[in-house]
Parts: sequence; structure tokens; C-alpha cells
Amino acid sequence: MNPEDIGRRKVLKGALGTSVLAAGVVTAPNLLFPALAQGERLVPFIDEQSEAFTWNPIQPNSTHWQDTRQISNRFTDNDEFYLVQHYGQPEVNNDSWRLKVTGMVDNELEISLSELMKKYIFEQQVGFECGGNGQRLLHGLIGNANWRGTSLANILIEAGIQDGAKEVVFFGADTAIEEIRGREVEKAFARSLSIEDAMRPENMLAFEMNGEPLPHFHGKPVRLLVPGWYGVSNVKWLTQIHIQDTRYMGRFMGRDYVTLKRTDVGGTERWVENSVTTMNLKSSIVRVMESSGQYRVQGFVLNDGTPLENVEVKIDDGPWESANMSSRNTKYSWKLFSYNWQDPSPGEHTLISRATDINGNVQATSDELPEKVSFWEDFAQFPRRVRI
Ligand SMILES: Nc1nc2c(c(=O)[nH]1)N[C@H]1C(S)=C(S)[C@@H](COP(=O)(O)O)O[C@H]1N2
Ligand SMILES: [Mo]
Repeated sequence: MNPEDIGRRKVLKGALGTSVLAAGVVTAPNLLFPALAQGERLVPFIDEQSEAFTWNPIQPNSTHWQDTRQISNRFTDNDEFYLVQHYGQPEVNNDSWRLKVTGMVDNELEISLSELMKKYIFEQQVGFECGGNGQRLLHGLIGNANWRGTSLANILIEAGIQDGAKEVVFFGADTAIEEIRGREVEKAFARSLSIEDAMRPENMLAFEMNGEPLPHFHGKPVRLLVPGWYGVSNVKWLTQIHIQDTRYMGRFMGRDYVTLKRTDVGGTERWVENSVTTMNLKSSIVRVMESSGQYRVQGFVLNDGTPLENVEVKIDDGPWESANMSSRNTKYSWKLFSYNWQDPSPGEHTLISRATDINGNVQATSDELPEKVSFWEDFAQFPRRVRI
């Protein structure tokens, strides 16, 4: 599918949205991010990143990023939601698929898909980004969806975690030959959580995405969702949950998705490595719309679920001004915002946004962030340029 087709489909979606609105199902706040209406136009960004930006159609086994300038809806379509997979996209048969729960439990479990779909079901809106998302992709490794699935905590309670257990490891069906210290070994994609993190009630074994069975590329039939954490935690094609009394080591916990920062450690400056876990507070402007001389600046916020105090937008050297938040935002969704830009003067302008949470954390500029050499966790304020 080429970008023009996507554009056309968006318009179609917009038209459908309007008829739903006419039926009174959707309330006004959804209009914060409508698809392009008649007479509306996207004001092009003129910053370096935007000019270098390319958008590729979805291909099997490859990374896909959204064109964030097209974000027009609370939910990302399943076939636009970004894709990252390190070991390809394994074929998993729904009928023969089993989820095994093994290790330090009173009852080891082996659950079929139809059994799983009858247990402790709930739905929630969750948005997330890859820990490797960044300004170079205009933050396109991102998406927001409504998920339906089973409570992880309840499965773990059913299995009965034994005393002394420390860690819960989640294995995917996807494997690859990795060379580790000179030896070639077969490894499955895996991530782990402490028992405490694993027992959070919002953790979900998801089997539906936006009302459809979980698509193949997104981890069919079941994936883990750890709301508020970077995408790498959300193990796709999940087949085994193993409980153990030692820390799990592996490429995606200990080698990749590890940030390296220079920070103060009890009074001593040290280089610290941290496995990517909860999402840092981040906002970004994604598009500027113009209609009959009225300008609107739109963007998103992602974080670990801490409620926000506000999101502000600054134009050139002007003051920080509050943006409007969509009332449809939920604790773990992406949070869409919109700012009415009054009477911009002709010429070039710099637009920037920053989010503040209720604990007083303010999204930093890149200069204010501690020295960081890894590209993981790119959450600095992101200045954008437009010409009016
Ligand atoms: N089994 C498996 N799960 C995985 C991965 C993977 O390579 N294999 N990649 C992770 C990473 S790094 C990200 S960012 C998210 C992406 O999820 P999505 O492709 O559904 O957007 O899946 C995570 N889950
Ligand atoms: Mo990722």
C-alpha cells in the first residue's frame, strides 16, 4: 500500500466517523483529532528530520513506523500500528497453540486458546512506543489500541507462585541463532519481570486488538502487554511463562534495550546501564493543521501512566501556553492534545511542546538530560519548524 492510498483510506475513515457522530455515538472531544476535513490542510514541517523522512509500506519481517503526521484518531488501525520484531514473525497455529506456565509454581499449567479466552477477561486502551523510537523517525514507532485479554495476575495466582520465586520470564515462539561468546545457540525472544511487576493488575495476555483477533504481525494468538512500559516488554507470540528464583539474563534484558547514562550514584559520577522498563514522560507535536486561516497544533504524550498536570506549547520565544487534552485519554493510552495557534505571522516558526506530570516531572530539553550515549529512550522535547 502506498502513502496516497493510506491518505485516501483516512479520508474514508473520516467520512465514516462523521456518520457515527451524526448518530450521536461519538462525543465532541473526539473531534480534537479528526481526519482531514474539507478545506483542511496539513502544514508541512520544514525541519531536517521531516525532510529526510521516508515511509515504507508494511513488509513481512521488517520494521514499520507510522507517519505520525497522519495521526488522526484515538486508535491506530491494526495495519498502521508500528511493527518491531527481532527474530522474524513466526507462524503459530491457534489450534495447537498452548501457553505453558512452568517453574516455581504449585500447579504447572498448559492452557489452550479457547480456555484462555474464558478466563478473567477485560479490555483497556494501551498505547506504547519502541524503546528505540526517536526524533529521526518523527517518533513513528508508536501506536494506541483497545486491547482485550486475560489478566496475567490471575493466571499466576491460579498457578500458585512458590515462596522464594523472584522473576517471571516470558518466552515468544520466535527463535534465532545467536552467537554468544563464540558459540552459536538457538534463543527465543524473551523478557522478564519481577514478581511484583508481573502481579500488577493491568498486565494483560491480549488476544484481541481493536476488536479483531490479535493479528499475526502483532503476536498472534496471544501477547503480553505491560501498560506504561516500553514496547519491548510486550512479548508477542507468547508460548511460555516461567517462574524462577534467579534474575533472567538475555539479550533483550541485558545487552540490547539497555540505556547507558552518566549519572550521580550516591555522590559518585558513574556510567550506569539500565534495562529499558517504564516509559519516560514525553510529548511531541505531530502535525499542524490549517483551515480558513485557523491553525491547530496537535500531538501526543506517552508516559508510565502517572496522571498529567498539563501539556504546554511554545511558539518561538513566546510563553508556554496550555494545550487542550482529549477527554478520551485514559491512564495508559497515548494522550492526544491540541493547541489553537492564534494569528501566526507569515514566516518561519519553531514549535515545541512539553508535558508535566502531577509529581512535578517536566519533560526536559535534550540539553538538560543527563549525558546519554545510547539512542534508547529518546524523550527530550522535540522542536518542529513550519513556514506560514
Ligand atoms: N516475541 C517477540 N515479542 C516482541 C518482539 C520480538 O522481537 N519478539 N519485539 C518487541 C519490541 S522491541 C517491540 S517495540 C514490540 C513491538 O510490538 P508491535 O510490533 O506489535 O508494535 O514488541 C516486542 N515484543
Ligand atoms: Mo522495540
